Amino acid sequence: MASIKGPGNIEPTISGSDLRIGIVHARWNTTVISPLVAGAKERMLALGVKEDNITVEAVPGSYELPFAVTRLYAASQIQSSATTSGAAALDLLAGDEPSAPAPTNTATKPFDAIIAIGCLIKGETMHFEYICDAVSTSLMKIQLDLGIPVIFGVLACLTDAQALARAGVTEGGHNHGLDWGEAAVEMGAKSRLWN
Ligand code: DLZ
Repeated sequence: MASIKGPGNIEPTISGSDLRIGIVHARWNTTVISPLVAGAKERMLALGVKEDNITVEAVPGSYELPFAVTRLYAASQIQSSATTSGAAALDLLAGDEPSAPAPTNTATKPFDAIIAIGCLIKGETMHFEYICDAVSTSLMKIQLDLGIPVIFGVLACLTDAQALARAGVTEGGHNHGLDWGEAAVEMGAKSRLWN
């Protein structure tokens, strides 16, 4: 019998063509992380997101994800205002004519959504519980505080086999990165409408 699990179908009108999306991923458990990041990118590109509008940053482990998401978003906001006004102001200060307007691609605007990708696998100590709890609580708080969708791409697995199946690298598995890429596009597009 087919599984009843999964996000269902995205509305066909949703497009990522003018969205800017960030991926922040942990390096810990790289065998699982690499296909998840690739899956997220693959789905976003299929939904129209331009390659130039996808930024991928790495951090050591999942515990670093909340900090990285916060700072990456802040940097994109600064970059955005610097591109629209800073360059012209610098030209004027130098006594030059203001240079050409900012490029029309969206690679300099704030992120519409950020996907946080990590893979926690339970070991012998309490590390797993502490990191899972801190990271999931923090990522939820960050998306509400920042007002942008933060997609929860953190696997919390009891075994290596569970993690590999959820990265789609073992038979019968499914790459959850695909779903996270789709969620980022849907939520990025919808949060614009709800602005
Ligand atoms: C320390 C640690 C352990 C034991 N396990 C994982 C894991 O399964 N997945 C993961 O993403 N990170 C793990 N880490 C690293 C922490 O997330 C973090 O990078 C370090 O504690 C440094 O802050």
